[in-house]
Amino acid sequence: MFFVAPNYEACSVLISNPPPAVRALTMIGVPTDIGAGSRGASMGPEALRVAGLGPALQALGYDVEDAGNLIGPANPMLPPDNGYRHLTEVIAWNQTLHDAVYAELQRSRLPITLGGDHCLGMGSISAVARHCHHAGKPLRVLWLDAHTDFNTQALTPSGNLHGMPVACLCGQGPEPLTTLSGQNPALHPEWIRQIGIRSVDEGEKNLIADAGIEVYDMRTIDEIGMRSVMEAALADLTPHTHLHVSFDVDFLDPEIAPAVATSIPGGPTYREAQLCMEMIADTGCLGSLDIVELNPALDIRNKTAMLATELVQSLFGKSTLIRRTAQSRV
Ligand SMILES: [Mn+2]
Repeated sequence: MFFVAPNYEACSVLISNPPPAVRALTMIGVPTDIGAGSRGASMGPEALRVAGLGPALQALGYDVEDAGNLIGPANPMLPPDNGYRHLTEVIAWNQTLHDAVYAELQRSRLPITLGGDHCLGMGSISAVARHCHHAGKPLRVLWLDAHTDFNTQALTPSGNLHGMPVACLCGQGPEPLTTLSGQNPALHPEWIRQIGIRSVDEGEKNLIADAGIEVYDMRTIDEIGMRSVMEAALADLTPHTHLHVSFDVDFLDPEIAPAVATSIPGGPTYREAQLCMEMIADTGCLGSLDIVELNPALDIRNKTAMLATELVQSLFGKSTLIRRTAQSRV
């Protein structure tokens, strides 16, 4: 048995970590837990600010604007009505978020949605889809999550709309939510890559398979590793592709990120999550970001918010070294 050293001779010397096209970022706070089953994600935006997200991104050389918090209906904590909880309120929050995200994209700024629960993906990604449609840009959505979030009115055990954003974005759901982008569906399933998945409801499995969404579940990450998963998820991007990252904090292993209401064991480790973020940064295609489901009521000394901040820094190009291009690694 012998060790074969990597063939550095074959490496083409290119600068990696290319600067993202957009250097101006706007943080949009969306303090609501209207789509969740329990309260607390409404405190997410402030916890991220307290963890220093804005200054951390400024330190990387970005122009960072904090637009403050959007305003919307309170959480009445009602039971589901006809398969949906708080549908009217969820529509209101997402319409407001859609408009705010779209306005930032129009200003050529990169919107960072500070959630809030994951129902907010409907508003923010609808705005991104509208923007890409008008700009003629290809769109890819990376859905980092423990869950596929492809529930529907007929299947949902809870009626919580934070379990339905992917279905709604793919055209399955209440009409005011499926049409937010001006196109129905807002997303074609082939634009979506789901990573870190480890909890899918029975009926949801069929819907995901029927829709043809590419899912890299934890078993795939175990079998081929995060590097190969990210290479596959990021394959075939063009220099014009708009990359949207929907970062549900429950993507991470609960050992390192306890502050989520729907924690599922067996998620990516600290190192796997860092690699995931760094490989996204290497593409230079990041165009928008959502950070959702952070529930400070369940945190320990804000450590999950601080971890999210650290990972988002990597997503925006923070790296240990000036690296040679990712393509040169054999
Ligand atoms: Mn989610």
